[in-house]
Amino acid sequence: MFIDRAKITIKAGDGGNGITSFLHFKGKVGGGPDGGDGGKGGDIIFVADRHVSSLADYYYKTKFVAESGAPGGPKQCFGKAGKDLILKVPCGTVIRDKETGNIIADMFSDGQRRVVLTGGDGGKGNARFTNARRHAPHFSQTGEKTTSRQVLLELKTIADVGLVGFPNVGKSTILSRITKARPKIANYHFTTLSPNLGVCEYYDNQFTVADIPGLIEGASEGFGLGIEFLRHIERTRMLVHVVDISGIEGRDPYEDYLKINAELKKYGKELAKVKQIVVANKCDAYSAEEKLKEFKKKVKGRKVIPISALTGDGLDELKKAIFETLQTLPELKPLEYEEFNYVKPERLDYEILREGETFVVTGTLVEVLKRNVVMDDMNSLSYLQKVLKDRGIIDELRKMGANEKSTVIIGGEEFEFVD
Ligand SMILES: Nc1nc2c(ncn2[C@@H]2O[C@H](COP(=O)(O)OP(=O)(O)OP(=O)(O)O)[C@@H](O)[C@H]2O)c(=O)[nH]1
Ligand SMILES: [Mg+2]
Repeated sequence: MFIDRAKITIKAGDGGNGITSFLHFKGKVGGGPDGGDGGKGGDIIFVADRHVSSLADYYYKTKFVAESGAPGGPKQCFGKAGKDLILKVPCGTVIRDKETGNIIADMFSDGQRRVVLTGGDGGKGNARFTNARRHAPHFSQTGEKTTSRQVLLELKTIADVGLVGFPNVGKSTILSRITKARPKIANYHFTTLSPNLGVCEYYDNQFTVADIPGLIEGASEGFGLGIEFLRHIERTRMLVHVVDISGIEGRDPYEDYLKINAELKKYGKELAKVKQIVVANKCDAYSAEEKLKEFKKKVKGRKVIPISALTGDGLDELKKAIFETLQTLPELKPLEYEEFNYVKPERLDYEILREGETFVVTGTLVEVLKRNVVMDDMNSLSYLQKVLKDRGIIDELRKMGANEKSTVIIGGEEFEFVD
């Protein structure tokens, strides 16, 4: 099965906890604080890799979590950082935030790296909290917890040229003749079920060609294999529109040509406006010459190149025509988009909710306090009291009517209100 879309959950590693520890000597008590910092959590990094051809790795396994940082150790030892998690994707994978639909990255070129989530910071050990007045802090900071996110991966193949046409007209045969790709070729419809890519060498130049499944009339309404995979030629620079000139299947090549163009138009995204050259394949067939003449007369404004992918006739002309057309077209480039980044909450906000005599303080400030305050430590609690005062939370509580009888809940802990 060819997988070109996936929805996955990613999470960077949590930061390791800082620890509370005191230096111990044999025969000596009351050594100084020596608790080390926790390690940073691993990042989630996407890497474009040209050896990866589909998103199959993200079909069964859909949750990816980077390693957490290790806790700090005594003697001011840093905790080990968590390993980054590298997620390889095919070139041309577009990564979006599921919630907003914004584009995080277009993994356009081989080797491109994008850090999508950064690991949590390690917490500080108690050794870091000493100051002139506080010589023996009995508290340390917990590591930063990261948030998991859902992202959508969508492969939009990158190729210079896209082959389009009805099933069985010989698209895959052409690819196999002008590149080293070896797609499946057979005399029935829908032999090709997923895009094939090949590189065509033309003297000292190269261009990439994508062969996609055949289209039929009504594909945009879901007939045949539908038009889903047209996304794989959405960003090609030009199309090679292949028709079977032999008419061996009882269809008229010109009718086919019109039908395919109508489907491209229905797909939208300007695909119908992409530069096309038209290839009349199977010219080796009986009475092809006459049919070609008729076909050429009807196709207006586009170059028609007669070939036989079977005998190889006309393939050099085809390569030349593709190369010359590409020369006139702009280079392939990544999508233009405003890059979306996940940001960690930085603004320290709070909100107070009242329920009778109970006041609940929530917000990012509380999250930070939760990390920094150890509830059964007096030093730590007086620090909490100070922050609440400095940040105006005490005043705000008083304004809202808090008094000696009130209970204040901060980060799940209950306190009595003391002015
Ligand atoms: N006579 C003749 N037969 C050809 C020629 N090119 C391809 N064929 C045959 O046409 C049949 C279909 O070829 P494919 O290359 O699989 O066609 P396709 O357009 O990729 O078909 P789908 O993948 O089903 O869309 C095969 O039996 C080929 O051998 C040609 O130039 N002349
Ligand atoms: Mg094919």
